[in-house]
Amino acid sequence: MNRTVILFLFMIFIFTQAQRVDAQQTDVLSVSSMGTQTTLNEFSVHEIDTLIQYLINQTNLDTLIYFVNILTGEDSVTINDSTYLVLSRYLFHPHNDLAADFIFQTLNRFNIPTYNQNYTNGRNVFSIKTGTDYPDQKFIICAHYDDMPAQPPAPGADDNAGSVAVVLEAARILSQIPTPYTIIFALWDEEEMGSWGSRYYALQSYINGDDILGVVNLEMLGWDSDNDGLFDIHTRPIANSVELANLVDSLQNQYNLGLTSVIHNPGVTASDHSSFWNHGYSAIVFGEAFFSGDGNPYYHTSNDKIEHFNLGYYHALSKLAVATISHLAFYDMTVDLQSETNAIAIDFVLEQNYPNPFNNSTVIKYSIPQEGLVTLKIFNVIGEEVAELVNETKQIGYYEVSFDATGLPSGIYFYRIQASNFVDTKKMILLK
Ligand SMILES: [Ca+2]
Ligand SMILES: [Ca+2]
Ligand SMILES: [Zn+2]
Repeated sequence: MNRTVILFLFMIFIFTQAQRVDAQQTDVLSVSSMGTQTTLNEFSVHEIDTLIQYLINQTNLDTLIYFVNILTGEDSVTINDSTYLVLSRYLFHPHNDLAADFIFQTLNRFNIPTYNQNYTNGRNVFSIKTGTDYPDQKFIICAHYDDMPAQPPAPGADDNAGSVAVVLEAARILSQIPTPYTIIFALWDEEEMGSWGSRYYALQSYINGDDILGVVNLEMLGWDSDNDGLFDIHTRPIANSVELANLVDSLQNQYNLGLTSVIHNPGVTASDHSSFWNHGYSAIVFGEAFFSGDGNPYYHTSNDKIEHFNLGYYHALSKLAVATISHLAFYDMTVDLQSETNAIAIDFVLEQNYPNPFNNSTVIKYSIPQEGLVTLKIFNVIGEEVAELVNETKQIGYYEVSFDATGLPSGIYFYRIQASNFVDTKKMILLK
């Protein structure tokens, strides 16, 4: 399915949803209607940015608070016809599993296939929303649901119920529209004991050869004592982790979220993103300015409650999380944000393929500022043509083509574009 089709389906969704919601105003989990009327022909140059802005606007503070209140025992939850207060999510407390049940039940309600992943003594819960164009290329948005201290009560509102709520909210919002790339909404167990849940998941992914293009881990989104909007992003030079951190920084600017980021490189390893770094995957974590002088003093105490949240700040970071996973699921992360927002900036560009090195398939993006014949061919290291990916007249625009190297041996290959008088060649590596 191409993006035009996706956007068309999305508009149909908006119009049907707007009617449906009128009858369901009281349901906190329903999707609200779009604030302003938008017509199909407004989706031209800025179509996906408009879509992402729409998704940001859907990020609902009431829904987030509803989730946090249940996860922290402020409000009761009904599971299998019994009603409970979650008093603790500490791994050895029986309510740890209750929280996992609530997460499962919530994700399941959004009609995305939802799974329990049991390992040793723990249990991860995740949903997989399969991409329409690149089902095997996955982005993960995640947070841990276990908490501290060991003695109940352990509300763990900031660490890390607030982030769990954002993952659930992102699932609620994004379950409504098709995306080119696959998104996994994951909640990990036993982070506080050394990221056991995510370690298990990342190892399984690595063994299976999963093509995880980026992991967005959320940690502690609620504390901003001086209301300065400062937050931390942690990255390391592993795969495209630095690019991913830069993307988050760009998005908070582009969508005017009133935040200021501090990028830590090399960033901390003490959370679930590092489980993915351990296997060479791109990953970051972002959250309150814990490492920039404004960390929550109630962290890991029985007083880590939602009443200490700076709700405006929490809402802004939640929007940033939704913007990030949405951008990734539509664009991957190689699109230059400036050229997206300014159609005049379009130029002849042949981008580096992604992923690279690759096995067995990779994506090549290019842009064309004038209509004309475009050829894109693959050559091996001795200059023999091994594939022709494009040979046709193309309109002005951004394009991407996927190259499947099944049947070709490992090694260095070149891809060469010719469009009008523009010629460019780039190198890529096939590693089997
Ligand atoms: Ca558990
Ligand atoms: Ca602050
Ligand atoms: Zn945490």
